[in-house]
Amino acid sequence: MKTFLRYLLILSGACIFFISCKSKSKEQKETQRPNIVFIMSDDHAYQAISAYSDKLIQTPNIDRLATEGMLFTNASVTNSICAPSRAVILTGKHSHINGKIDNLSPFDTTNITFPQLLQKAGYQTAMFGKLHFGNNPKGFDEFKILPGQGDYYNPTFHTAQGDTTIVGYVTDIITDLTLNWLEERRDPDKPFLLMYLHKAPHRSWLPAERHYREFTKKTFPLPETLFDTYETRGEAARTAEMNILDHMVLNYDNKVFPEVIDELQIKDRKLFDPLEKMSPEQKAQWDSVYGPINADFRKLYPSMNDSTLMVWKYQRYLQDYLGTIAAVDENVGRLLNYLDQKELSKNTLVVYTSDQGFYLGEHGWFDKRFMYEESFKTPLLVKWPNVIDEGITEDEMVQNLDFAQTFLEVAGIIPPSDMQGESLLPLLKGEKEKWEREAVYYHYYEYPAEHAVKRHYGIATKDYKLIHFYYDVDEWELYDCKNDKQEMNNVYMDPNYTHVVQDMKQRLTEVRLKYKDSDSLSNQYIQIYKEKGWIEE
Ligand code: SGN
Ligand code: CA
Repeated sequence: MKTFLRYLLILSGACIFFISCKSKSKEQKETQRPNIVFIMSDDHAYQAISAYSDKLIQTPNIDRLATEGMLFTNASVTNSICAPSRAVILTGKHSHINGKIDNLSPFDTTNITFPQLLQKAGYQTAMFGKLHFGNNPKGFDEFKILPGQGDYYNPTFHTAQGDTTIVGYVTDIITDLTLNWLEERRDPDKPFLLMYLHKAPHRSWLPAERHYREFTKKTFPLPETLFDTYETRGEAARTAEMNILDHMVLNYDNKVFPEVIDELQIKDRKLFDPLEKMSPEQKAQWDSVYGPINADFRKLYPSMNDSTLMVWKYQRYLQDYLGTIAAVDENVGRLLNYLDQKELSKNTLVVYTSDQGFYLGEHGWFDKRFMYEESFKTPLLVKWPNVIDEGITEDEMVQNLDFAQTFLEVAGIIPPSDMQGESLLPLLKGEKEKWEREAVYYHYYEYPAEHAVKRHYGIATKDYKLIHFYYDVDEWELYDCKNDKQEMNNVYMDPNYTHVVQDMKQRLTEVRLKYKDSDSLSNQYIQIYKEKGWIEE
């Protein structure tokens, strides 16, 4: 009996030891899996981040990601428009595969997204800010998202429990919601995925009071190509409707008061009032600053010519656009400081990016959509102290297509085999030799639509860019990116580039095959517009 008891004691001791080891190793594993903080703004041009260029604005908080981590100088999107970009990020698949080709069609929620996979693998998941899908995101324990584009002042949010309207300024509020979740609802026993998604600096560019007071006093350098006439490019550039002089709307974009528009007999106006969500107090503050600007404009307008009006609109545009970015930068600082204070930074991968790039007067434009440089490229800064060395600049060609596989690999999850990106982990670890990509693919669909940018697809290498505008026209363009950084000259027909055209066309065929895109798929997507009556048969 004694011996039996002794055995029992040893056995139970071993069991306790075994169980405690097991739970310890689970605990260890949990603390080791990194947190992921994905920060994305809407329409944030890399030209407006001082880590890329300090000509326009200082963004010390966003820049911290570069000084403490990695700055990607060759990050691009696969389709330069909001909701499609977000669908590519979440699914790791090109638009023609995930089906979200434009801002208009709903996102197909049968797609598997990386947050769903992280959630299933034990990550706590939350999303705050702008999604723009027309339906709620799957795979999130909690979300508070802006309906559609959302409002800058006193915004409403969709939540799983219904709608809620919060008084204040959108960028501050999205951050409050995010910090509140981290403080109150984060489960310390789980790693987390946090998607912190700003509405700013999207049109119609309404800064917070503290920033419009500052930014309306500033003047900005003119881009060299502000007065571009598009003669050395094709029809698509000439017919696009995103020129600051011709298509930026004085009352809506430049904040000229309706009574001034009437008095000056300006015909082109938007009926929608961008300030309509402001409270009387907020509106009074606004008027106290924009009133004198309007008085000035009323005096100047009768003597303005095209060129002085262009410059006036450009300055007004940048004052407001950059003013909204000042709030984004401040708030990114709040979040980074919180992670530091709670000692979460070391084991947290923090990404800062935008859903696409944006024109800040280059080629006379605002908006995006084209595969040309400013809208094709997007900012990308990544910090992860446990893995990434400080102050690294990375010039490999990466895309928003790569995020899903990156985050899955970081979390130790094998990505589904039909995802189309590449994990960025080797680059983050400094193992450049493992990165083999030489070209990236692009396809834009939303036409006919606002800004009138024609459908096109193309391929970019570090040296050249080949674009095919295939609907409405049948035009090819080739740019020599090294020698023509501003993409002013289409050299497709230049005999000196015959061999380059041949080589790029060959690569384009290969890449379309690899990603399973084709003319017949493009035609199917045109057919959808026909069925909706957006394109006449
Ligand atoms: C709105 C804007 C456009 C912008 C699209 C898409 N017009 O329609 O200028 O291109 O959003 O932007 S506005 O008059 O409503 O401001 S996206 O970032 O959501 O794709
Ligand atoms: Ca956008």
